[in-house]
Amino acid sequence: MRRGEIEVSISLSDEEIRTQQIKPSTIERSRALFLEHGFLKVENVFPKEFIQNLAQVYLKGLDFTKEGDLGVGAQVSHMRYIVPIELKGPFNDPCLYANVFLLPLLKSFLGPQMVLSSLGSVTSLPGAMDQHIHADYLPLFDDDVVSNCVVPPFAITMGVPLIDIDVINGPTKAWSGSHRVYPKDHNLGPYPMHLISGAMGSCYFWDYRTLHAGGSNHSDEVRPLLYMAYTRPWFNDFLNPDHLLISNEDYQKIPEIHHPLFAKYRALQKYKRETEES
Ligand SMILES: O=C(O)CCC(=O)C(=O)O
Repeated sequence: MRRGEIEVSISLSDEEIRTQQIKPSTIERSRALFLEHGFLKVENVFPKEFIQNLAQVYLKGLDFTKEGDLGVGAQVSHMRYIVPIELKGPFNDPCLYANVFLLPLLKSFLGPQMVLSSLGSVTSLPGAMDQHIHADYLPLFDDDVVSNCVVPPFAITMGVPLIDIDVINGPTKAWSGSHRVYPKDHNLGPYPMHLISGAMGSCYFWDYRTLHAGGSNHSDEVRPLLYMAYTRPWFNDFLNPDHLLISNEDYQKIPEIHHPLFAKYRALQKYKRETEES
């Protein structure tokens, strides 16, 4: 961390981990940081073995040296690919998609009807260069919302490092405060840049409006950052089409209490089936 730079992260206490419950004071502190900066890192959300298992399963299925494998993902910048991941096997686990610590926090931003809209990985290959600076969506309004009112978050991207991510193998750059003004001219002068990275077990998430960019990968290894997008139920993401792949068999394994997270996905599936049939 550079001198004077604020650490935009929180750690769960031993008591929170033991009781599997996030304290209201932690939610409050996290909210304040996220709303101010537009991103937040949580140091110790997942057990390391859980992430190691996800990483092993994900990486085993990939061969970026074969043309065919690149076909499963979309290239988003130099040597950086978004690869959809099916919600099955170790990925079909509430510890991941409905994490006891993260869910209350995310719902405090996106409301109780929040839905999960994507699961995948942004994987950069060794030698990948800095990504272009972008927000995950366009401004919802043309009006000058900045000086007139404050628009709350409508969608959040959650990144979960599948390896220990550091400044060498590919942090994510984020411009603090840029979500509040959402500058169309990308004049980043007033918004300090942070390099967000984290060990396996951590996660970091940003507001869809926060300007950010995947950092270059100077290592010899691929850098997989698992991601999940959570949105308000009315939000339709035309820029990053929803990527949820769940078989019926796997849907049955999702505890009923978490079905609301998939309500939109199910409704869209039903609509697709019905329009195909007619
Ligand atoms: O690779 C990263 O760290 C972030 C990638 C990203 O923001 C994107 O592909 O939209």
